Amino acid sequence: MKKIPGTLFQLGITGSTDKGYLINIWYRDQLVYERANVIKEALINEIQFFFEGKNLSLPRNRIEWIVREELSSISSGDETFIESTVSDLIDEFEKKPTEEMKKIVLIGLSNAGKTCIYERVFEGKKPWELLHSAATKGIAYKEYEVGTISKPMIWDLGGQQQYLDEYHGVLKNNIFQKASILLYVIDITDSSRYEDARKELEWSVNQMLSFNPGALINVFFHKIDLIQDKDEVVDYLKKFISYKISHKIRYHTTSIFGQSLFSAWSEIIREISPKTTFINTILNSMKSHNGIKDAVLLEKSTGLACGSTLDLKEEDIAVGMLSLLIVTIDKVTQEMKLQNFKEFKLKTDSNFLLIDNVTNELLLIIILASSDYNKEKIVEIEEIGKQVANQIRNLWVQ
Ligand SMILES: Nc1nc2c(ncn2[C@@H]2O[C@H](COP(=O)(O)OP(=O)(O)OP(=O)(O)O)[C@@H](O)[C@H]2O)c(=O)[nH]1
Ligand SMILES: [Mg+2]
Repeated sequence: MKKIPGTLFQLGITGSTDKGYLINIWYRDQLVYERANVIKEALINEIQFFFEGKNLSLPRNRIEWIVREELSSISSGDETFIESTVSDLIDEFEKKPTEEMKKIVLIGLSNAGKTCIYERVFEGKKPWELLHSAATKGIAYKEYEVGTISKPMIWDLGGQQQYLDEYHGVLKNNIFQKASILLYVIDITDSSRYEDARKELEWSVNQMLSFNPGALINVFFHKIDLIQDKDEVVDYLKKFISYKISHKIRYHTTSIFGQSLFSAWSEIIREISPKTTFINTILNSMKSHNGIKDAVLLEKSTGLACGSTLDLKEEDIAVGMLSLLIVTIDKVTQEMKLQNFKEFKLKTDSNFLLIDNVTNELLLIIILASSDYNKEKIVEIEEIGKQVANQIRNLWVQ
């Protein structure tokens, strides 16, 4: 029995191909529909008729998907890992409000680069527009909606000493209460203040965890573009700042130049969005299909990856390149008046990408395992891409 996403109905299918199937539909745990001896091919239509009779138009692909889920749990006896994860996730997802607001606290010493980080990613400013950034006075509070994926609420805390003193006093509660993520920014070029940065980090982590035990702690080693021996400096600094902290810290080396900030943010945004967990499961099950190497769901406006099957090391480079590619395509297509393209194919000697327009905000990029597939194979993968794009789109149909 499966809950039908976006409704209060549940669907159950039992039986087998030779004896016919039994469809049951419940509304809030009450059986409202029962039909026996249905052949496999008629299952989807029967269910669709039922909903149409109730004046409820449920997208057909959503029904197809649920039926497939139900059938796979009958035929295999045991649900496979991926199937059970998907259905667990649907339940989990249904319980949570979709646009859950998450509070992110962006903190660190003065001049670390916090405001630039924010403006680079979420306001789309170019590096050269950020070079004369002014010190933040107190707390700047901003909300941002990531392609309707999630709604982070970002608190950018001015890092000058007078403000830090206030945070340590009465403002503490306001700042850390109900926060989900701590982003601590360290100017990696400012070694004379490593010790101060360490103390402030320890304090912030303690506060964050005492208010929110499940919070995620992220440290940005920022302005990495100015550092020569990156690995050595980063290794040293990791040990130096964290020796008194037992909680897990995620480290990111970032700069307003290049793509590192985008992949760091992608990772963070994904962790806070219930939809992304779901998207990643869909993308991963798509990856298990023969011929597909990887898949990425990219937000057009920011170039952030809202979901991805790439491992993090590859992702840094791939997402950067893909964003660049998308910007270029967007520019070209606008000139060609083709803004509303549905899909795109891109072939080079070593790569083959299929790009699907999922929504106005989101692109699905499929990286094929080989650039030498024949036409039928491409058509087959395109078809999977369309189904997956539909599944993702349906996450927004409530
Ligand atoms: N080279 C380099 N400079 C950066 C980078 N990010 C920020 N900066 C510079 O660092 C300075 C401070 O940046 P801000 O973002 O204002 O710093 P902040 O942490 O918000 O400072 P407060 O608001 O005072 O706490 C600015 O002059 C930026 O141009 C980076 O990635 N590389
Ligand atoms: Mg600032």
